[in-house]
Amino acid sequence: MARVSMAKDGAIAVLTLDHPEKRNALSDALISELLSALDLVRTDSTRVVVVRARPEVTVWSSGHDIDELPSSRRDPLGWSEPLRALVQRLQNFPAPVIALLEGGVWGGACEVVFACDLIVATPNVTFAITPARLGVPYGLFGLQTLAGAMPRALLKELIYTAQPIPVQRAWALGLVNHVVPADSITDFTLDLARIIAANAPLTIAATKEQLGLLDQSGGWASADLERLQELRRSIGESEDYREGLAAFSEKRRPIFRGQ
Ligand code: LCV
Repeated sequence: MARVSMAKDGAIAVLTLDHPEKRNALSDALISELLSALDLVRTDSTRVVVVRARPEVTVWSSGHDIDELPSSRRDPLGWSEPLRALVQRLQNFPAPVIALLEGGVWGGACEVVFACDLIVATPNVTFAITPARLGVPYGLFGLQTLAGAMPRALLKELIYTAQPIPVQRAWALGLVNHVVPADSITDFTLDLARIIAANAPLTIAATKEQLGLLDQSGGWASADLERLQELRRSIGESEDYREGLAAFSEKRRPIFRGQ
């Protein structure tokens, strides 16, 4: 079953997340289709990509497919997991990618959205970053994407509380480019894409690549990286991690003991 659909409107490619039954959870299958679609539209004729969900959904994406998280004994959000590839593919895509958002954006889906170049959202959009609700050890690469997109105080609040914030707050802080009513968001976003598509693509591609480099210009000691990797592995093996997954599947609140 197709979980992503694709349409081309001149120089604009529109990729639609299309698995509402599971609230567009970022399963391996959905990510793999999204990666293939990005590869297919990566041609000289594509000047802008729009990534959206079906119109008028209440959840844009529910984040990682929790059913696919490993039950224990390894880093669940390790370097090799598919979301890492998706975020990199969006960041390295040579043309701008616009996230057209409706509804809730949860967990790993926030990384996908903030890896995009521009964000246009309806007033009902919310963002929640949830590893502390599931007991998941979040990775440095994911944090880097999020930290590049928002003020540190907001990022800490989002992760520590795991509560959704309304798009209006994100817009006021400059995380979101435009908030547009649902009945006009498609036309608005396509108009924005056409303006970009009419401009010089080489200038835009070089600007995107250079801004990406500036975002990565932190110098980290490898010892610190290794220590953090070890710390995350130990969280992946903790009782709290197992409790977070069990609570989700049993539809109850988790009880975390810090072990
Ligand atoms: C698998 C799902 C999911 C789902 N996975 O509909 O960033 S981290 O570290 O947190 C990372 C590990 C991560 O991204 O984790 C995922 C974070 N996401 C969440 O915590 C959101 C989990 N989902 C929800 O709270 C609700 O589903 C929302 C509020 C998004 C939507 O609620 P709604 O009432 O509209 P249901 O809960 O009834 O969901 C419909 C079906 O989709 C499954 C869910 O289990 C249900 O399946 P069944 O119909 O078989 O019961 N589903 C939803 N999200 N992330 N499965």
